[in-house]
Amino acid sequence: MGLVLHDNPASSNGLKVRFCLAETGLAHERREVPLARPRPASYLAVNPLGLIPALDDDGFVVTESHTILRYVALKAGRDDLYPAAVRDRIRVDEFLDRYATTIRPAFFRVEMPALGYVPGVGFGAAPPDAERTAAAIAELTPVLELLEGMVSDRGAVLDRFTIADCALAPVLFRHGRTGVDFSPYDRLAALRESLLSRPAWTAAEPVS
Ligand SMILES: N[C@@H](CCC(=O)N[C@@H](CS)C(=O)NCC(=O)O)C(=O)O
Repeated sequence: MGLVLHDNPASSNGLKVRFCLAETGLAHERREVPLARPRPASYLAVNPLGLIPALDDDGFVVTESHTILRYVALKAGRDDLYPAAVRDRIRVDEFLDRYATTIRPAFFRVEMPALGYVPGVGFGAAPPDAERTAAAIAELTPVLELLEGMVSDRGAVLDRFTIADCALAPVLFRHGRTGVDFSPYDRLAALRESLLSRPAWTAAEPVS
């Protein structure tokens, strides 16, 4: 069976993993899971939480997108993507945790009104709400400042491309159409351009 990625073309968490898989060149099959709830019983058998994505490696199932990124990099033997040296690895993990707990939720608060997200249905299920979007973008400012201070000036989150970049790229991409302006943030603007110009990013088939 080999590697099977269960995802949805519109899933930002799925896109992180597709980006990483494309960077490694690991052969895999993609299986589409519908975004709408309830998720099919066949998918709940793979991931009881029903969340997208999940990676099945010959019956060894890995869920949680950041764990999947680590697994893919380790399986591919890519120390550059997920460093073996303890302090370098911890910096990657630190970013992934900060991203999941603080940064991603703030961006999602913009996506909901800007892209008409309805829980259990998906994006585009409601009309965009310009007033709520503007308020959420204003609240995002301190998070953008924080993120600007966290990333390097080398076109990568850390001093070179790692799975931390795979995690962040989908949000930098998606917010090209929500009204978030990255241009006042030199490092973020350069990082966005650098990540989205990688061949593996295009190969990951980002859906806007
Ligand atoms: N912590 C999970 C979150 C996964 C997640 O929220 N996936 C989204 C798609 S990008 C999803 O399944 N949302 C729909 C839902 O919860 O019903 C991860 O990082 O994999």
